[in-house]
Amino acid sequence: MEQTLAIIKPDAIERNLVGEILKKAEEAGLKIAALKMLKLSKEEAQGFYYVHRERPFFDSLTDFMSSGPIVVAVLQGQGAIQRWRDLMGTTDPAKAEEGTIRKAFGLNVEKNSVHGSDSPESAVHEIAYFFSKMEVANP
Ligand code: FUP
Repeated sequence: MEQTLAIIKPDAIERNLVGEILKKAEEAGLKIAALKMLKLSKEEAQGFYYVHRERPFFDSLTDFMSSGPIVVAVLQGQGAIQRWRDLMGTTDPAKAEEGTIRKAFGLNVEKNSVHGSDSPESAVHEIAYFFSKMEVANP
């Protein structure tokens, strides 16, 4: 069974969208294997987005991601990484497909409501960034 890291970003938390977003994941057949709310420091957000450190949007993105609480979850299922990314939609909500979370809730390319790992390697790394082994169930 594949696992992926999902984040519900501060813009979605602020608009009380946690339940609706988790419901979409569950309705798509993904299992919630771990779940918690936390608030990242600027340094922790920079650590999470380290691969983007040279990008022009890095400072603004890490300010945003440390601006308020986030919900982090491990989603599990066959092909969970791609299935969650399909459900999220493309990075820019203005270009996102009908029926996707970013189309429904995303505000712009930065405040795009959700994150999902983009490969098996990043999923392992990102899950370990937020959860200890004991915190991840195998539902
Ligand atoms: P995605 O995998 O769809 O989340 O998108 P990317 O890996 O391309 O982008 C990583 C993060 O950078 C996303 F949260 C969106 C953010 N970003 C910006 O803030 N500005 C941009 O111009 C592009 C991406």
